[in-house]
Amino acid sequence: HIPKTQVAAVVPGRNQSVVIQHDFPVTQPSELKPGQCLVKMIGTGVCHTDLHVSRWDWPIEPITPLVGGHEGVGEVVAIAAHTEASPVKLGQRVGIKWIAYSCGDCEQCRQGLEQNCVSAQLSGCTVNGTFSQYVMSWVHVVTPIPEGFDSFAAASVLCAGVTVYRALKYSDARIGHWVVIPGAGGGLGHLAVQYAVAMGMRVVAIDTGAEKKKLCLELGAEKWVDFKQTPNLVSAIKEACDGLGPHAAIVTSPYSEGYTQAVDYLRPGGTLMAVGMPGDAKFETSIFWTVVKNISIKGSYVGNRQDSIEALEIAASGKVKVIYALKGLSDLGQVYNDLQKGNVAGRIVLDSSK
Ligand code: 8ID
Ligand code: ZN
Repeated sequence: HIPKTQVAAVVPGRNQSVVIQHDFPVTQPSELKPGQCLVKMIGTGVCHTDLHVSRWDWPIEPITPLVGGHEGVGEVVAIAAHTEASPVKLGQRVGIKWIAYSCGDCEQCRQGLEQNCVSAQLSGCTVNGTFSQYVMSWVHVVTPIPEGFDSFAAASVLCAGVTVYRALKYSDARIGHWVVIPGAGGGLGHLAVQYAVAMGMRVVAIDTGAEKKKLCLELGAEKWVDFKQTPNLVSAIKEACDGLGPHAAIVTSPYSEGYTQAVDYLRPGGTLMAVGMPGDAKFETSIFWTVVKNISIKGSYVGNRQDSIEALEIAASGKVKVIYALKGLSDLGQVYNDLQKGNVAGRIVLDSSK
């Protein structure tokens, strides 16, 4: 039985805060188009991206009213009529990602860059996201969740996990290399620490406060640098990495401050992976030293379907643990305040039934 209405956390419009709506319409099975499905949500993580979108921080115009959320796990409860060869079945647990839809047929998709699909739809931005109890999605794009893997943990792998996993893959860092992670105590960062360790890299965590320090060191970071308490960050980071600096920086800070010194502390030949997405900030860095140090600067945007499956399998195997506090869907407003203040170590995951 599919209800007509549901609870959803909604941002009604620009400059407005989240309201909990109890009569938000549910897409009915008869309304689904071929290839679409309806997912009954179990849980959803809250990503700093949701906060950026809800504040209109970015040059992408979100839909209004806005139902955010893009790392959710639920169960398939309906599949559209005339959907040929669905890879997922009714009752199966699946994940919804930031890339809600990619066609699979354009040049970008064929090259594995589905994130840049010409017809891409973005969960919780251009289509309704996971901060509701039922979500319309696409059978070829949802990600099957490995059997036995905790739904709430799996949720945060679908954005935070896959994003940092892909960034590490494309960073050219290898076993034994030093990787520095600004934002290491946050949602993306705490998973980056663990994927890096699982790949055999040595991690320097950069973030602030005792709680994040403890978390990062417990998760396998060898060194910790508090960005608020370290007067000379560049020399501290170089010193932490054999005096030469790290081979790669995976920058997950949501503000430009996490970026500015990376070219200065990177080892010659090193790679800066841009992951954190401050709205209109620009890179301020020395062109001279970027050239002379042979620095690579690469953007890395979530991951494709295959990256998502790989990131989930690694986490389900126990090599990466999502450290989350569980709250209810109705707590979203408070969670946004905490994220804004930098008070969240690891991730907050919302139980969709509460
Ligand atoms: O596809 C992508 N590239 C992608 C995917 C998902 C998220 C990008 N993101 C972006 C988000 O939009 C956001 O801008 O990554 C950024 C981080 O998302 P998050 O991990 O969900 O945010 P968080 O949990 O708030 O963690 C951020 C951490 O950064 C620290 C904070 O203390 C927090 O722990 N931090 C800050 I604020 N300034 C810092 C600095 N100068 C810093 N850490 C180091 N240096
Ligand atoms: Zn995200």
